[in-house]
Amino acid sequence: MKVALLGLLQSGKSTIFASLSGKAIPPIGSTAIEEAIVTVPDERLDWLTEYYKPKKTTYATIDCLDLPGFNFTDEHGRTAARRLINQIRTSDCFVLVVRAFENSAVPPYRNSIDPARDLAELQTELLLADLELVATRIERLEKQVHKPTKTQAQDKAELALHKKLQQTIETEAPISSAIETDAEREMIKSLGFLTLKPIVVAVNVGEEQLDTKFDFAKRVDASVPVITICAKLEFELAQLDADSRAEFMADLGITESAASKFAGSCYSARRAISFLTVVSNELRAWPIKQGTVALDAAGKVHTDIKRGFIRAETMAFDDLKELGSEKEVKAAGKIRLEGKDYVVQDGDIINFRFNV
Ligand SMILES: Nc1nc2c(ncn2[C@@H]2O[C@H](COP(=O)(O)OP(=O)(O)OP(=O)(O)O)[C@@H](O)[C@H]2O)c(=O)[nH]1
Ligand SMILES: [Mg+2]
Repeated sequence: MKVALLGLLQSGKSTIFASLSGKAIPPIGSTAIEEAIVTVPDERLDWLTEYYKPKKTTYATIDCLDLPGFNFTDEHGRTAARRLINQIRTSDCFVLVVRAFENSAVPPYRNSIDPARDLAELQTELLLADLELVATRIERLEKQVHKPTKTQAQDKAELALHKKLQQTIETEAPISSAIETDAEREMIKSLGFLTLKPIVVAVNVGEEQLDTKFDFAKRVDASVPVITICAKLEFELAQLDADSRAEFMADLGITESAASKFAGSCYSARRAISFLTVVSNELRAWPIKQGTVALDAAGKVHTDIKRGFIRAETMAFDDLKELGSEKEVKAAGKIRLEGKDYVVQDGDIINFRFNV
């Protein structure tokens, strides 16, 4: 999963990026996109590592991009932002970072701190970039549909779809709200529309705002995860060893790490879950889309396993944890032999039986 951190100037993206990845904070004003692999924390893997004592435990990871801040207040900034935006069309998810923290040393964007306004501005700019793309596409297709080519019928369908998308954007709604069928989604997949991507809103708060609730209901629908992170504090926490970190978090009343909030919200926005395997002494989490069937899950692990799929021997992590051992889970009749159409559930521990 590839996730891009986007936001207006100095909203704290790089500080969040550094606390998630353990890297140094890229300098303010940097114009390069930074990239890092972020480990997805998973308490189930922690528990299973104690239980199975495998040689190796492999957590899922997220490929995280830190973008330079956008500045739409002048022409030069808009051009730079547009260029950056075009480089993230292949991301799977956007985390929109908005500033709520007070810091007199950091001048606020448009001279005031207003996370809802900043979120609206970011969304509008993403919509405008999509509108431009739709308009270009319509122009091209309008010329093309008159030609009696092999793709004429398809071009007509695509043109109709783009006109619908154009209308949607003009009402300031994201493209995702206009897509009704898989066929429509397929037709525009390669274009990388920005407002088709799942988003997470990350509010960068000050230490005194950790319990503040932010309501963006006017801007985003209820399915969009909203998380609060105190970037500065998280960066300081990331410098500590695990024990001191846990102690400080408890003192501050922080119950969930930034990495866990970040990964959890990206999974939720993407409707992703994980299943788990223990194969040749390696315990591993595999991210998949909700609704993935056992046969396709097998293919994630290895194409041979998919090809020679016989059964998915499955138990739920929660059952193993509750009952304490595989033996007990088996005695309780909770190890299932699932077929290839079984819809894999979050936390399933699967042993694929296959034959090649
Ligand atoms: N008080 C406070 N300051 C913060 C917080 N997060 C970031 N800052 C400060 O805000 C400034 C900008 O932080 P960065 O993480 O570089 O922000 P950015 O969004 O990456 O900035 P650009 O990439 O230049 O747009 C730095 O001086 C940070 O120390 C926070 O949670 N609290
Ligand atoms: Mg930065």
